[in-house]
Amino acid sequence: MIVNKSDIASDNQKSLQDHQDKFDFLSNSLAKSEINVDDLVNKLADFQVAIPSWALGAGGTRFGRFSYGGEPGTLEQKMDDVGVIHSLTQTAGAISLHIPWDIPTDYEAIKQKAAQHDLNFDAVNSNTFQDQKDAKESYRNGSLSNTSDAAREQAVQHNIDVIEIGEKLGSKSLTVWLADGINFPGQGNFQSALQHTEDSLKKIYNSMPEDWSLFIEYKPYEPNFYSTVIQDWGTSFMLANACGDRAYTLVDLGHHLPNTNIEQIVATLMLKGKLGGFHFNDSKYGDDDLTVGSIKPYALFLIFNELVQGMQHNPQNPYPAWMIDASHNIKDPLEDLIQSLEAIQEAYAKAMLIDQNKLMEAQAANDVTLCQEIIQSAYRTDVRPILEKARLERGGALSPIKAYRNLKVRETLIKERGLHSVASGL
Ligand code: PSV
Ligand code: MN
Ligand code: MN
Repeated sequence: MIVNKSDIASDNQKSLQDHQDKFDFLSNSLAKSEINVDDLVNKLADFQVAIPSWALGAGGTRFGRFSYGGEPGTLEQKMDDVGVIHSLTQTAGAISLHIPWDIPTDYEAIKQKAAQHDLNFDAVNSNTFQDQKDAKESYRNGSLSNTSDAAREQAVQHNIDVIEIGEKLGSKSLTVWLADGINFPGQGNFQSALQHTEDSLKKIYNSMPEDWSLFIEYKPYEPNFYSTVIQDWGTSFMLANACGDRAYTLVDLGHHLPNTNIEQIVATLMLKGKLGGFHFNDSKYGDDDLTVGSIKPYALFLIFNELVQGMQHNPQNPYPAWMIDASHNIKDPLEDLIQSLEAIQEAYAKAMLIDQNKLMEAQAANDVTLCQEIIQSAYRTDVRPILEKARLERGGALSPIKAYRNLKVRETLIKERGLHSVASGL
């Protein structure tokens, strides 16, 4: 299914005046604080977040999965779904593929699809947390950290294969997330697991083309519950440094123990020029993969404050690769992703409202109350009319969720693909 610009435009008509009134009111009041609203709108419109190919069908838990009608059964259909989201939001201009779940069969056709929907290929993701069909070695006891030379070699080779696939599509980065770890004390040797991981990552890093980057993702636990080899940002940072200049840490919001100060991790990594990628989601307890901004929107805003500062003041840090890494168990996956994109844009816009000069003065004067006032007055501003404007200018929907429903996207997908289609790769 394709959502036409003309259909979006006619749906926008209903709320155009309302939008204009709200936008005028907000931009007048922001102008009094010397905020350049046009600049905000442009920055929002430029901010593009990749959609992972594995998030387009219903997710699930180990207790079950309830499939959602009209799920994409092929990579082409997944790209069509990202195309729908991008048409409505103008914010999802990239797709991130997971190999082997999404190995293209016809590269030219896939590239054409990407061009048709105006999508780039973001980082490619390897998978050494599942045994692959007909594979000689098992990852039951780890992949890049495995005590077996043969298993490690197979895992390294898989990553090299993924890089080759990514090259054919025009990706420029590889994300490695490892499930490697142990379930019980004494089950493995911490030092040799870490050393094997470092050696394997170096081999992968050295196989990348020169214009590629390696993103190393960390996670404290799950599927292993006693220890994970790359458990935290420090371990990832250390491994990235060991690999070289084009290896970076990837922060996934759900991969922290409760109450971790993620914004401080972001600031530290950007200062050191090592924040390469970012996975958005939200959580209450663990790696819950909930809709971005649904549980802790204020924390997301504080994280964006550091990202905004880092993008402005840390030229040593590359522009991070943004991706949503969420799972949709109950909601329509496309609606869930649209809500996540809205929450990301909202946090980004609010963070850009913080008067950084005033904040620095207040910090220098140790005026704690004023520091909080400055931060919170940005957070309390309703920035949604600016988001609407950014979408409108690019031909997107004033309200992507409303347009999605008015245009009967899910109904059409069910008609096209059936009620019982199951997303490929799951
Ligand atoms: C597993 O926790 C995970 O969600 C990681 O966040 C990866 O990014 C993703 O799976 C895909 O491998
Ligand atoms: Mn992730
Ligand atoms: Mn995760």
